[in-house]
Amino acid sequence: MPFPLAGCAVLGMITAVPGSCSGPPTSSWDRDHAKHRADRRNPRRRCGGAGPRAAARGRGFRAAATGPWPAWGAADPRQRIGARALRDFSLRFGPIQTGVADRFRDPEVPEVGILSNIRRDGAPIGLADAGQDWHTDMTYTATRGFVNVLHAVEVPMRDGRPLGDTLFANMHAAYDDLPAEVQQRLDGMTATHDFNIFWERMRTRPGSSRPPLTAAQRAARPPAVHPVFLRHPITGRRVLYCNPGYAERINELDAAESARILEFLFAHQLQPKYQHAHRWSVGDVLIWDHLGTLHNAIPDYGPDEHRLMLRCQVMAERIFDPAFQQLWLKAA
Ligand SMILES: O=C(O)CCC(=O)C(=O)O
Ligand SMILES: [Fe+2]
Repeated sequence: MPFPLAGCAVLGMITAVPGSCSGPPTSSWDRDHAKHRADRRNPRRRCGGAGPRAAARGRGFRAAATGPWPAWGAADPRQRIGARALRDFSLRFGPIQTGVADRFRDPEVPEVGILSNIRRDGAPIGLADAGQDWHTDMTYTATRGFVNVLHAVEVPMRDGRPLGDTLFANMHAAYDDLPAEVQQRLDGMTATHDFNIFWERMRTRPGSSRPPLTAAQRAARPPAVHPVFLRHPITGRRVLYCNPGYAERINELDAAESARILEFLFAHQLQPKYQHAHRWSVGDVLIWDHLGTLHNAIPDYGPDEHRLMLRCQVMAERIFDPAFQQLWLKAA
């Protein structure tokens, strides 16, 4: 049973994940972090009615049915989601990508990545600089990314305000606003996307601990080609599917013209009017649609202000299957 994206959400947030409310830690990563969470646990808490059946019906899930951005729901700050539950929930959307260069995964549930600036015994427990510039996940693979499912375990706070927002940019709106001549000219053109572009951008920042990708890692992630404009499989609308994190070249243009057009598209798509900031609370589970958005994780917190996220990156393998789309549209 697919999890409905109430009317083709650009983004959505759920208040609870099935299986998140009870049971012992399910992996060694969970056990390590049980102490963290114990402080926040409330023995009288309830699951808010979002057990597996409720989740399958879409209860506890709030998403945008209309307009560029969703109506946001408050997450349950007490919910406790283990790596296994997050993986099992995420698999409802499609298969999960496991990285070629990602050292930080739950040791027992490798589909779950760990994003964090926390260090234990001098060693990082997670990828500290994930996504800290504008990009769309998995445009660098032949199978595109569909959704990310990100769960906030620790959110840095300063003066009572959460830090480490994630910004999103709406590529349905960006496409709609492109001049008609640009829409027509680029129609049918393709762009090459390369994982190494964003990796190098992060790696060459001061303080980065990323090593260069090895030849084997680069071979495992060869560049991928995608249309510059996609028809979104759920909304049926066109989106601008190009991002400064990974897009390298518009293949049908000469190098200079490709660079000029990419620069124009990147400036256009990142205008503030298309942006939304998600301010995190502990317990949030945020699901966002990669096919219609870009995102950017803001590193406005220090090394002692801890942030910890669990992540599943779901591939768009099933959502381009018409039978799967029908199920979603029916459920929405
Ligand atoms: O940590 C975040 O806010 C987002 C990181 C990111 O780029 C991702 O999960 O794909
Ligand atoms: Fe990302």
